Parts: sequence; C-alpha cells; structure tokens
Amino acid sequence: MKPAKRCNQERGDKMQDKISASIMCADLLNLGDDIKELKKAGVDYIHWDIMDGVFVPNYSMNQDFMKVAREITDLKFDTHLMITDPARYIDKFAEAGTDLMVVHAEATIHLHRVVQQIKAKGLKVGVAINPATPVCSLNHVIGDLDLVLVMTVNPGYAGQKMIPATLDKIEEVREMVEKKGLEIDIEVDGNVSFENAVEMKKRGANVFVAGTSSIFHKDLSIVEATRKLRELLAEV
Ligand code: S6P
Ligand code: MG
Repeated sequence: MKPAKRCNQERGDKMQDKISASIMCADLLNLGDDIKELKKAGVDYIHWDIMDGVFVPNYSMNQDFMKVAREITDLKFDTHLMITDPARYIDKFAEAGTDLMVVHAEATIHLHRVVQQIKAKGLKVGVAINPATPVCSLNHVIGDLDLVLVMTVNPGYAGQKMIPATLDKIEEVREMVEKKGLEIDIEVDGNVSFENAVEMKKRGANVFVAGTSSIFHKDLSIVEATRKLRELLAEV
C-alpha cells in the first residue's frame, strides 16, 4: 500500500493531531478535578464512552454526567455511542452538550439516516467500526462524515490490548479518505499507548483516544502524560 501523506505541515487544520481524553478512565470520585486538569493539559476533546449493556457487555457514563461536566468546562465533547439503535439517544446527548457524536456502523440498519439526524442537530458526526467490520461499510456515508473511528480493540472495556490487524484498517481508511479527496479526521480508540499512538499516526490516524494506556497513567500526572503524548506524536 502506498504510504499516505501524513505530516502536519501537509494537512489542513482539521487533520492536526488531537487528543481525546477517555473520561471513564479518570478518577470517578474526583471527576471535576480531573476535568480541570485535562483543560490545563490542553487536550482537544473529552471522550465519553456510552454503553448500554447490549451492544457491548458493559455500562459506563451517561448524559447526566455529561450535563454536569458541561457546566464546568468548555472543552469539546466527543461522544462514542456504543449502544444499539443510537437514533433513540441523539436528542439526549445533543441536549447534554456534546459537540461530536459517533455511532457504530454495526449498531443500526439505517446508518445513513442516523448520520443525517445527527447533522440536522448541528453536531459533528462520526462513524465507528469494530475490529471485524470491513472498511468498505463506510463507502456510502463517508462523504457526509467529519470523522471515522477505527476501534483498535473490541469495544466495551478499557485496559485491553490493541489488535494488531486494526493498524492495516487505519491505513485503509486513510487511503479511502484521500482517494475521495476528503478532509476528515481518523480517530483510534483502544490501547492508545505512547508507543502504539506513534504507530497509529504513521498509519494515518490523527485523533487519539487517550485512556489508561497513556494520559491516565499511574506514574505521570495528566499534564505530564499529555505533554509526553503530544511530543511523541509531533516527532512522527
Ligand atoms: C472501549 C472504549 C474506549 C476506552 C479507552 C480506554 O470500549 O471505547 O474509549 O475508554 O480505550 O483506554 P485504554 O487506554 O485503557 O485502552
Ligand atoms: Mg471509546
């Protein structure tokens, strides 16, 4: 595969590296403090993992957490809906204050319609694909998207190991985007460690969901770990 053009100078603003902090990996007893730290660290988004116990075998945050967080921060919110039939919850998360809404291609039989419904709310829209979902499932909606999320683990839990075959999928999405002449973000989610983030960027990702593998690190503060991640990415 021909390597895609990826360095920051060659990219428009939309394609700059962005860090999306996975809030379910924060200190849940001190969420407000961690949100203030994330602002200080200069992350680009707070990533909200929303699970329903059906699409994925787990639960996590919900719109009530998001509403109270919205009151204390102007950071952009990136909502990752890991729920079946996501159309049912577009209004709730729009009202709670998200900026970007990402739905799974596997979670609805009317992906095109759901994408339009999110856009009609005035929100940025993304589509996520699981590790076993082919990139071609994006073919007929990609022109309407602001972002594609390539899952690098099976969704549902933090603290998993990256599935190496997903690296090729990042590259495949980047090729599709460039072939169609689009300028959209490619986000990666799952075990985005300092080391893996570098490889993911080389393959074409530019939005990095940072959780227990990087910025919520036991040996570094959020500010220190975010700086380290940015510096490593800038070297690619
Ligand atoms: C996983 C979820 C992710 C996790 C993130 C955790 O289903 O969508 O957003 O929160 O992957 O990060 P880590 O570094 O523990 O894998
Ligand atoms: Mg996520």
